[in-house]
Amino acid sequence: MDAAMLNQLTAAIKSGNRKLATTLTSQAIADAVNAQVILDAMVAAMDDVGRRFKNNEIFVPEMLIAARAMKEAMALLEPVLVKAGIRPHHTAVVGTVQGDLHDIGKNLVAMMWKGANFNVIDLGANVPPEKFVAAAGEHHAHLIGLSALLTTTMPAMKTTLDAVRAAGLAGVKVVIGGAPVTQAYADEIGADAYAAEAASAVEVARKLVAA
Ligand code: B1M
Repeated sequence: MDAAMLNQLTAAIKSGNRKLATTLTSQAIADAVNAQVILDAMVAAMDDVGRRFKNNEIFVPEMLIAARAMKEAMALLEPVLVKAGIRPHHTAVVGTVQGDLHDIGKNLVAMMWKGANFNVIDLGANVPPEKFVAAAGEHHAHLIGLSALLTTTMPAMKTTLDAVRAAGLAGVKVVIGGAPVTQAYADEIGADAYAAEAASAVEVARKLVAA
């Protein structure tokens, strides 16, 4: 497999072409292409998807089908990465806060974080503070992502943040987001960062773990 085929793999994921993405991934693995090189081609696709989503060039459905192609291609690559000892450097625990059942935006953030090669522990929706704390401790998380879609559940972000701080999870950064959430609210409750949408969530997460 040559560079042109890796570019094709990137393009297949970007356009959400699952069949081509998985075929090219299998081909790359069969050709013994370095697993990190294959992974880089995949992550480049999701970076571009995130950028175009942020610029309103594509919307939720396109992002979802790209993420699905990424997921299927990743499933093939994962055992090869494990064998090669290549693991995500950072772990993120993500969930929608207690009392809130909206999970579509949170799922997008989780998918984009996976696409950016984070190890993502998705706790789902309606997650109580103690579950975030327990998961962050258990998985040695670098990052916790909190999502809320209701003005009435925004205070659960503060409760969760307070629980994380009280648990003394050293170095764990908390990023918050969701339609009613703002940078001002993140500042008010003392979150480490705010992300307006899933693509920014990747940029923010990368900055937080690099800091
Ligand atoms: Co509900 N709902 N809902 N709902 N619902 C809203 C949010 C609402 C704005 C509708 C309205 O009244 N116009 C309103 C909230 C009003 C408010 O609080 N200001 C509302 C309400 C009131 C309710 C109920 C209370 C209705 C009722 O029962 N009376 C109820 C609450 C249930 C509960 O949670 N306890 C309820 C229920 C539901 C459904 C279950 C039916 C369903 C959710 C299904 C699901 O998620 N599995 C639902 C839906 C679908 C919506 C709307 C229509 C769509 C939300 C959505 O998925 N958007 C919504 C109205 C609307 O937005 N048009 C509405 C698409 C998604 C991609 O965007 O989630 O914003 P979003 O995520 C974005 C960003 O916000 C950001 O990135 C994502 C991608 O860019 N982001 C993060 C999100 N999380 C992030 C985390 C980050 C960073 C960025 O870092 C960690």
